[in-house]
Amino acid sequence: MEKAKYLWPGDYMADPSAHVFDGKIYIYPSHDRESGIPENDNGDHFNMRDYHVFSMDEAGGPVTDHGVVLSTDTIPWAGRQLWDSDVARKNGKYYMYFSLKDRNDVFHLGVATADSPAGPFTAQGDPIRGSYSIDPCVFEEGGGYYICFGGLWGGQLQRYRDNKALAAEAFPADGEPALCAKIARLSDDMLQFAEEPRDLVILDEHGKPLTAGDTGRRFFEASWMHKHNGKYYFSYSTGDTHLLCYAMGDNPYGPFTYRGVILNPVVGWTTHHSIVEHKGRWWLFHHDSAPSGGRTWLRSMKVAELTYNPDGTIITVG
Ligand code: FUB
Repeated sequence: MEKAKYLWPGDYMADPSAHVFDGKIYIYPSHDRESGIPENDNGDHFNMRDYHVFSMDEAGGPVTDHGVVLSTDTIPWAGRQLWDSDVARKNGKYYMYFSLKDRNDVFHLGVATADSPAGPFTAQGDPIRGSYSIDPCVFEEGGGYYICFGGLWGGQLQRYRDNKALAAEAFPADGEPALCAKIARLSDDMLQFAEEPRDLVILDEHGKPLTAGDTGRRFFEASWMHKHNGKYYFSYSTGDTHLLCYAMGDNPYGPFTYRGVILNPVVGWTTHHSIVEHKGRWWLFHHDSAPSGGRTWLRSMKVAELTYNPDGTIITVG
């Protein structure tokens, strides 16, 4: 495939998390909708209520919509805003991790389970204990499962330090280390954190943590982790500078060293992605707002091929 391709022209879907289960690619996106809520820095215009699952035999081939697999109507603790999700498989069971606000307008991470990658998913009664913020992604390594998460501004990460809620939100000064995405091992039953979430530190070329003022490189939201040729890649969005970037490391906990841009800014405020290998080729799933005429809360998912240089660095897509 030479050009990035839209996957589902029939509806607005964003934040695509892709995985290969039994040879097929499954995509778990957010389901954007027009709710009439005005756009603001808090992200109130992203007012989603359910998830669909999509699958395909080949990247860029025909796509199947498996319909609604989870909705706020059946999540016992639901307030509003069903944002980014991800799915992992363990022992033949599927676990969906999702971002959702409770009835006090505080984001947590929830878990829902299914017997098939195409759902339907049944939510647990409560969020993951001690969870906060948004954008979970799950990475499996030798039978251990790690969850990464976090997002600034509307994603509420600035309301926490050391996994505890602050009395009021606080951003580091420009010269101080940036707020980090978090990572924790999941419990054996996949339903809770098995440990206190740790900082996923991203270092610059001098071995110093990226600073909060380094907005073209520091973490904002949209975590993804993958492994390629023995190296671990942590990729993410820089939010207000609209880049998808990546950092490389030697183990899932990091530290990671910033290595570059995966995708330049797209149409729309947000950028978000996942990276997956299928049949020996690597694919970047992402979104933009071009089909909706630039309405940033109505996004469309896309796929493009991802290529690596011999030294493991990623060639910026298009
Ligand atoms: O889809 C809502 C939010 O927008 C996601 O959680 C962020 O990553 C951004 O894509």
